[in-house]
Amino acid sequence: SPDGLQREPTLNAIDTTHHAHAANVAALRDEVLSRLTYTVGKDSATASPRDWFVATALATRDRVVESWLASTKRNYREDRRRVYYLSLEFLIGRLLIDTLANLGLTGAMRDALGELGVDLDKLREVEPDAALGNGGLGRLAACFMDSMATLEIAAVGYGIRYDHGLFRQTIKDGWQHEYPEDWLSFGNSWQFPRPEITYDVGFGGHVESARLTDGMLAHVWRPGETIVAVAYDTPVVGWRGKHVNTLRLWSARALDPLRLDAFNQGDHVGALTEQVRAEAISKVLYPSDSTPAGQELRLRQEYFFVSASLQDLIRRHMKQTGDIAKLAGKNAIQLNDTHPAIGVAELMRLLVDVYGVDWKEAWKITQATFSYTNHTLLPEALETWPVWLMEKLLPRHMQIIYLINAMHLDGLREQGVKDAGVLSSVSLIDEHNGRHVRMGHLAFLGSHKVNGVSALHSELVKETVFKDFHRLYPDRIVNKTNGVTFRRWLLEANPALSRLLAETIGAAVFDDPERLVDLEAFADDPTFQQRYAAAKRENKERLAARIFDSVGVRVDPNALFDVQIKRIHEYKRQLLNVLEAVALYLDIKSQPSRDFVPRVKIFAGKAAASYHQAKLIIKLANDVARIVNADPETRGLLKVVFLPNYNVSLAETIIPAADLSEQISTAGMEASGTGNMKFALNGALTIGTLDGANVEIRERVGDDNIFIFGLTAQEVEESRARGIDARETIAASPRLTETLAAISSGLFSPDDRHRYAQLVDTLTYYDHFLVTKDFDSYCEAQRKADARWRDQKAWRRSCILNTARVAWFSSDRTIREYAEEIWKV
Ligand code: T68
Repeated sequence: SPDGLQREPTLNAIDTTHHAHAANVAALRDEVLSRLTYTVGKDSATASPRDWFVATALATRDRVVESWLASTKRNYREDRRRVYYLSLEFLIGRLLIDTLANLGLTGAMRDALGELGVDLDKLREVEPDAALGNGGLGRLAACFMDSMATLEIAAVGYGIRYDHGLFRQTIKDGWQHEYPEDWLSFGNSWQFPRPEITYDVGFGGHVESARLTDGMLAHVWRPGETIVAVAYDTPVVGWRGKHVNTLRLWSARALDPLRLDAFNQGDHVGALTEQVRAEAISKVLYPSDSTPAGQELRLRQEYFFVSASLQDLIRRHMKQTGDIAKLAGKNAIQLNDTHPAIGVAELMRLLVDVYGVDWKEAWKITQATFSYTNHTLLPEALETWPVWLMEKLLPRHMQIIYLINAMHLDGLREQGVKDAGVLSSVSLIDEHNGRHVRMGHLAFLGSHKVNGVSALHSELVKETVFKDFHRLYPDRIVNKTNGVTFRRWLLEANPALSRLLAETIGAAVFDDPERLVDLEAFADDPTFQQRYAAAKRENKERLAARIFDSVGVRVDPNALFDVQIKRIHEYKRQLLNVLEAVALYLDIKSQPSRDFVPRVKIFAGKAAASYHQAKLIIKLANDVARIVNADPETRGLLKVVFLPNYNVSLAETIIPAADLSEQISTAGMEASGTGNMKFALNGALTIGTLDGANVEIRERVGDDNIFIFGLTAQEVEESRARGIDARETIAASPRLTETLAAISSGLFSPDDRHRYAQLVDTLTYYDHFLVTKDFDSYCEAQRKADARWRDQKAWRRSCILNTARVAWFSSDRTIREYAEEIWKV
């Protein structure tokens, strides 16, 4: 707490003592009013909800600043090793409640606003959702920022301040449409623009080489184009406001805002072309979940933010130590996937060309500074850049990459590695179809540690993408199973459950999630079970209202809420879930007297704009929803809902209301998943495959409290090796045959009976994601879930045990592991 006192075990105590509360309310009320008057320039009579939001956010931000400045000072004074988290994505979401909760001021601010006749929960909805990321990778970066601040690690997150985040999704006639997102249109109350903190970032041009007096070659890159990176800082507050870190996002500007000569000659558009070209770099986030964008602009984005960040951190380091040789000792840089991997070549360039460090020494420093997190095994998702493009945009970096590669391959040959296959597989250059630089290889070689994001994934990293590297460098790959911040995903998203936890096992659980185990003692306690169910019920009613507002469908909070929310991707197998919905629908219609468990199947997620198959799956889910929801023969036993525009805020409403969490990817394909952890924490039972972190969730919650089905990663590999023609599998399953026939017949697409012919054909002849192979066991697992649901006592017990046993998935634990084993801070 801000005053450092021990707290009573009630939720209010997570906030403040009563005495501090009253004082805080009065002070906050004055601070909000002052901001409304002097910054927004309105009075309370004319202020709109947005005006109130801005005043409230600024008053809240004011409370952060002192601690922020103190944290920065302490970092300098204690000369701490700093951590830099380089990520092209930070999927932050809204910050008002998050900041208030971390400061322990939610209740005080609610009361302060109440005195002004303003409802905090309404203001919460006014804040735009900062969507500077695609999915799990970007959200992980945001959870990590929260945990690094909480653990008082001196850390800076570096990324791009996109003018437009992930596109806004609408559903029209069941089809996804994309619109630009505009989170900055009314300003950004959390950020501090730093127009004085700028760096030049070069592109193109040529390299000049000169022989020095000692015979060595010196290289100078003369870029053909220079873009300016301008810093924007957002403070990131840790739990209880003790430590505040910085998220520094770069915005691109032209060196000269306009060419006055051209403008004066009447070329008003041409005078601005340089500015437009420069600003394009930070204009929009690539919606390229999992697959690389393969565009020049993407590479420009990557180099732009990496170069600015490295220049910035070296400047800070030199100011503090004056000694470039100490760089690795004082700084750790984490690469969030390969998107910032060009940093390896950029740091080498800065050390060798700019600071005159000898190559070998520079390479040592680079490897000791960097570490790299891999988030995917999908071969098509591994980033490579054509050599011609690198030579054009980053000629000096291409030379450096060649040199790193030559030394690396020579070193291996000296060690006796002769196999041409091995040498070609570990080369930084892929010679297969057009020469490409392999960014994963560059990240691997330039790092002292490489990590996967779940136990299974890290093993597969060793066996697949980095198999040969792993044999050569057996200590480099480690595992760091993902985690999520319980502040946002429990305390803020689920006040009803949080209150119950505080009252039952003590509010200290929010300081130490390991205390969640104390809940086990209550798993069978009827009173506690009832209160736990009441909290869930409250959340389900809220979601039901939201569903009605959003898509006009009435759902019954008594039904089982079965939820799959994540990016739409074939490997995540939303299609498997839709097929099960169809099978269930056909069953309900054909067995009018059987008592089915009433279910609401809830979907949400975005498909990359160019991913046609994923967009077709969205259309199918919506087509099925339309037919099922309108059919009186379903007797209200099944509803299907697709909620548009999935984002962090929507997740915060859906997850606490879920009963069943769908984590059904083809085994071996989902690196970790993090939604799975959020659901389990909030007391939803998982139905899932043995994939990613599901494996570790099962180990902790126990076999009886999770519904596992389907092929294992190993079986998937074997099954694919035998062939992915699914005709026999389908023929062997009457349910599946009937389900596919219904879809093929146009039952759900009467306006276009052939709409799904190709989809069904793909499943039949080319079922790469093994939807058909896992269908029967998935249905069986669903019926097991039904059976458990019918026994509400048993169901609740399982839910409680899920909440009680997932403390390990706190991102605080994950960050502690990074800090100790990788960053050494
Ligand atoms: C996700 N990856 C993994 N990628 O799919 C998920 N990719 O299993 C894991 O839990 C999560 O990372 C965190 O480790 C992504 O989200 C992307 O979003 C992405 C974006 C651009 C290019 C490639």
